[in-house]
Amino acid sequence: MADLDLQEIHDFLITIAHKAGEMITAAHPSTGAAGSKKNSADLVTETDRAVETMVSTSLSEKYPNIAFMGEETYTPNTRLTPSPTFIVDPIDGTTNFVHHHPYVSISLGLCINLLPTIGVVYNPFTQTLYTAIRGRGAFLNRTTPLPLTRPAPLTDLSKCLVAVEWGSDRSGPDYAVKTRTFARLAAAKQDGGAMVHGLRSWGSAALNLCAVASGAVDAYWEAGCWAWDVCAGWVVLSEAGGLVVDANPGNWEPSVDGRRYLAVRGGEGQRGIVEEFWGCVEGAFEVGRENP
Ligand code: LIP
Repeated sequence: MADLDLQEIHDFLITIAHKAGEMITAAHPSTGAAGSKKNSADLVTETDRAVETMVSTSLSEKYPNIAFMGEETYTPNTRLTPSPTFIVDPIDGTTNFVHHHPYVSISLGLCINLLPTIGVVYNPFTQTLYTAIRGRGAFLNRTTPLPLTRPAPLTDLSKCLVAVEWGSDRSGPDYAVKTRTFARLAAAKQDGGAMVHGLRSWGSAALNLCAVASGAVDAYWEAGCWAWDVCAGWVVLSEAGGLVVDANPGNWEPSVDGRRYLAVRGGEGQRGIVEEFWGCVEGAFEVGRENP
């Protein structure tokens, strides 16, 4: 396995991403036809399943010795191992997909020794492709290096644009941590808030990470999403100078399948923004405690 040709795998993943993109844009999804998984806000469509089948079949034919973890075929409680593993979300942003909102992507990642190593994130509606190989830089549409502009220093949260996600769990202690933290991030300084420039909730973790990588948002915070939502975007972000830490305060080295993430773009003052952000987190998430 030591001799995996990362460039060849990267190029193959891009070919698959385009093939998946054709399936996604040719589909006619509807809210009525979407099925739900754990609750009515956790959606899945026939296209999610068909794309994952196409991806897993193509990958296992070409790379039979690389393991596969995909959103639609995941067996609960399976942990990522150090063996090379493709980590795939056939449609990240399924809710957007069924509502014909074009913030949708296919997310194709490869982890080796638990480290996100190759990332390909493709939005077929806007034909936007984000790619990266660990140690070799991150790119938009294969040729434009990320971030898109020289990153300004990160001085404090009040100057940041922040992406967050509501996710599909809408009750319980973790939902309270989220909603109270959202309010604290938005609130005026005199009321104890960080008064960020704005909060954005676009509905695709993979594209959110790429937005942080490109510099379109300064930070992204979410708990509850999965390895397939973040693996590919994580490589793109790291290669663009960004950092991923735990959504709960204190842990600078979260695991890919740890289910809690805070991503901060590159730039002077990055670690200070992490500390300030952690100071705004109202409590601690329980999700991911089983995946330390
Ligand atoms: C979704 C994410 C979204 C997150 C949801 C969910 P899906 O992925 O990308 O940002 O908030 O919890 O995981 O279900 O569309 O693949």
